[in-house]
Amino acid sequence: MSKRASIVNSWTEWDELEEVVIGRADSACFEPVEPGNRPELRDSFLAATIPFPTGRKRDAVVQWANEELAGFAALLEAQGVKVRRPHCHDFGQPIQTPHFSVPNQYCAVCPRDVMITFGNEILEATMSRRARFFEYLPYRKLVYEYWQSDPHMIWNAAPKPTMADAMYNVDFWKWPTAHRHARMQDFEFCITQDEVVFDAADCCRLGRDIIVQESMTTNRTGIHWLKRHLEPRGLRVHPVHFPLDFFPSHIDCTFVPLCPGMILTNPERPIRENDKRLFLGNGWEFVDAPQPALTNDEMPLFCQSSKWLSMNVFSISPTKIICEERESSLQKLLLSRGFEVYALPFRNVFEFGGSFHCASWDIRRRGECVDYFPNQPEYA
Ligand code: DAV
Repeated sequence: MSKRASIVNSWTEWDELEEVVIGRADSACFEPVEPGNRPELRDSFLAATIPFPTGRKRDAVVQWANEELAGFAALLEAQGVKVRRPHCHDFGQPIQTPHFSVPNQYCAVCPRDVMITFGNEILEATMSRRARFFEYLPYRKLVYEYWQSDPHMIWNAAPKPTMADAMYNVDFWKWPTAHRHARMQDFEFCITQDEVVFDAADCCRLGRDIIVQESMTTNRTGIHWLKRHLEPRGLRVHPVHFPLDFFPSHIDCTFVPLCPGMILTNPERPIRENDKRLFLGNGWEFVDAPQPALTNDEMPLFCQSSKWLSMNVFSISPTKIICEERESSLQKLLLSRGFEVYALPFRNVFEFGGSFHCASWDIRRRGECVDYFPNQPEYA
């Protein structure tokens, strides 16, 4: 059979990259306060004194982020990677649906949160926050293009949840730390289990095995939906948990595969004992990330992610990794492990939701679906 080359094909986070979408900051807004999100200023004195801003971010701030995103894109292009960008969307518009309204939306800096490639499939996540309900729109033209030019490409969009008040457990935000600690094995966060809810960035692709973090942005029902959706195609979906992360959202600052056999792990967020078996039973190694260059208090004032954005690295191949320019301890560790490290400035992007891994969505990586975990644990 003569086979036209596929455009959409990506099974892992590390195979050699050929085509990628990199986010853009145009028209970005501050994320609104809503039942699934309580943004706060980084400075605890200011946070207690003034509310989190609303509406559009300043033009200069958008421009600084766009410059760093352009640098990320340019480095990839210099490596021979085809780089695509999302289309413009006005995030300053309010949303009104039959179930909720929000005064403005967010941005298209983090395609990782919304879109995911599973082999030849592009899947749009349900999303978990109201301001991000329509965040698939800036990617739709690209998806149509892939769908029209690649006959093997499968396109799916997960069912949209209502995001009505009943989908959220707002008491979650009021729990004192001691209560969170007592409940840390329950994995109950700010979304209930009534609807299918997941952000794409809680998934991590390791060939035939997909791990999905239960979090504030992905519930058990969402993981169940992914299981039923992906397992008939021969993939295996494993829920994973990090009990010491009391506000988990997105797996890519916690548990980051670098190449076959090696995971960059977060020393403050160890994986649950029972979830370790898949990795240890197949000879994978956990390598703890060093302390990040910034403390949580030193992160940019409007940034809602933790200092562990340091770990949000992006693989160009199993031996080449992009890392933030000031994360010298992590760079040293990666070099000592034999990686070629590319350091780029990216801190102006942090307040737009993430670092390199978040700001990208890989469309094509060389390679096929490999079984890296032949010894499957029996889950109790
Ligand atoms: O650890 O703060 C941030 C994820 C960004 N999308 C963290 C997770």
